[in-house]
Parts: sequence; structure tokens; C-alpha cells
Amino acid sequence: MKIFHSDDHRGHAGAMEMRYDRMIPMCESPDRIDTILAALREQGHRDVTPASPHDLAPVLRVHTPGFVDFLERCWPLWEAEFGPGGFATAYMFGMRGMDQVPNASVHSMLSCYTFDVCVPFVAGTWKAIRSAVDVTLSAAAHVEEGGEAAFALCRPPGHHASPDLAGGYCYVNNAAVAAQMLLDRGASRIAILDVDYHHGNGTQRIFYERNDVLYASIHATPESEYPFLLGYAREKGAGPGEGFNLNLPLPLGTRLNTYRPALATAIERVRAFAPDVLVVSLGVDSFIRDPVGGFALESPDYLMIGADIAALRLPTLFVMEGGYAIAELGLNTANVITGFCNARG
Ligand code: SP5
Ligand code: ZN
Repeated sequence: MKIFHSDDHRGHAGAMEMRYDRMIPMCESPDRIDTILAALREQGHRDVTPASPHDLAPVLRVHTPGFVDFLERCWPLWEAEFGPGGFATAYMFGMRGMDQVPNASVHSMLSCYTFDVCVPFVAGTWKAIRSAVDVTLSAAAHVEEGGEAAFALCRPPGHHASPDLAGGYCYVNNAAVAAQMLLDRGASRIAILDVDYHHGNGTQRIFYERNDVLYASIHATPESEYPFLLGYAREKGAGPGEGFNLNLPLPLGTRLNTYRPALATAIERVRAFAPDVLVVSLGVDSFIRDPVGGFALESPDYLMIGADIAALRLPTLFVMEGGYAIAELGLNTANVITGFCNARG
């Protein structure tokens, strides 16, 4: 399988994140990409292509201009106030009874355009966001041109980002931007299968009222896991999109024997939808020793997940989302790709 990649993610690094009542080094770090690339190579996936540059037009099909402008200007505005070093983050949020429209202050922008304390901005953040879009759109173009499958090995991830909100390590929703670009280039239907441990609240929101994009997600139940306020089974889509959103929440501690039937349900829904392209939001934070997740999948299980997805026989675009157990992240991610390739033959 062709792997698409860029080194421009590297400057998005060095910030801390709040884990309930503690500050810890950010789990979503540049070495994630290094370890995945090394494991892919080890398993024989050596066809790595540098991403080609894209302009922002496809991003603006999914996100609002004010939000995209904020993503670009946030760090320079913060640096003008506090100097170099450190990182920009929200101090409060524009909640009920408050303005939802920012003024000229970077703090008001952070309050209106981010929804949690897990989306820090440093000097290299905007370049990294752009690189993730370039990687994803380059891989999408390969699939569109008949390439059967491609892996967009990008960071930062995207599935928590909605049209005008960043959160959960996500700034631009890479998978959604790719899905929309494929539609704009002539596809009729795109399915997004989200196997990240967390619910992709951003992707769900972007396509919730549409029937040209099916969103199917297997994730930890929001009753006990982030993002807490979205991802229930009762959320089925609205208006023309009713029936085109499938949430399959699972309890903490889930192992493959529970995970696989849910995956089969999602896969059956994708098959019935008959999309032109399948986009997989690929997170492996469902791993038993993931520091962010709370499922109990084991490394060989990811071979099975890849094989199950391959059985759909659809043109497939894998887009990297979460996965933070740095010691096994490469192995687990590469196992999905190997499982897929072996099943496709
Ligand atoms: C893309 C992605 O995977 N984003 C995840 C963002 C999660 N941030 C909130 C983490 C909540 C802490 N859960 C700790 C569970 C410890 N087992
Ligand atoms: Zn996740």
C-alpha cells in the first residue's frame, strides 16, 4: 500500500496537556509518526511518497473562514503578547449566555474556536496542520485515480474538529476534508468508518444532516469517556441525514470478542451504503496499554481489524487519528495495514 507522509508535522511539539488535575507532556507527539514509519518499513511497507502541497480551498469546504483564519493567526497573536516559548491555550470558553463571536483578542478567539484544553498552539502548529491536509489529500487523490488503497500518515489528527471548533488534539478534520474533496471531484457517496477509541464528534457534526456521507463509529461510550457529550447510539443523523450516522458505543475494558461484532455491524452498514470510497479514521488508542484509552485490544487484534475492513473490497483511504502507546503504536498501526494488504492479496 502506498503511504503518504510529510516531515512538516515535527514543529508541532513541546506543549503540555492537562490530564484532569495534572499537567503532563502531550501524548500526541512527533515521535508517533517516526515509530509508525519504522514499523511499516519493518513489515515491508516501503512505498512512502512525500505529500504534494495543496491550497486551503478544500479545507474551507468543511471549516468556516473565521476558524481557519484563527488557526493560522493564533500562535503569532499569542507570541506578540507573551513572547516565544510556551504555548497558546484557552483559559475559558464561550458558553451559555456569553458571546460566541470573538473580538480582536487571541483569548476570545481561543474561547470561541476551541472546546477543550487539549489543542495547544506553538510556532510549528499551523505548518503541521497544513502538512496533515497535504498528506491526506495526496493520499485521497491516489485512491481517486484508481490506486485501490492509501495510507495518510498524518498528524495532528482530525476527527474531533468540527466546522468551527478545535479540540482533542484535532485542528482540521483531515478525513472530512478528504471526503468532501472526493465528492467535489465527482464521487456520489463516501463512507467514513471511525475506529479510533474516541467518538469522532467533529466528523459526526460535519455530516450529520447529509446523506452523501455515511459516518459509522465504534468508540468508548460517552457515558464514561471523552468527549462525554456526543457519541450515543441514539444519534442517528437528522433531516436528509437521518439513518446515515451510526454510533456503536462500547464499555470500558472492551476486548476483541466485543469489538469485532460491533465492527461487523459497522462494516455491514458501509456495505449497504455502497460508497465510492471508504475513508477509515484509523486510531489505535483502543490498545490495552494506551495511556489515553480504556479498551483492551491486543497487538495481533489489529491484523484482524485490517482484514475485516479489506473484505469490503472498496477503494480505501486510511487516515491516521489517535494512538499513544508509543512502544506498540508502530506495531499496532502497521498490523492494520498488513492485515488489510494480506486479505486483499
Ligand atoms: C485524536 C484523539 O485520540 N484525541 C483524544 C483526545 C483525548 N483527550 C482527553 C483525554 C481524556 C483522558 N482520559 C484518560 C483515561 C486514562 N485511562
Ligand atoms: Zn482517540
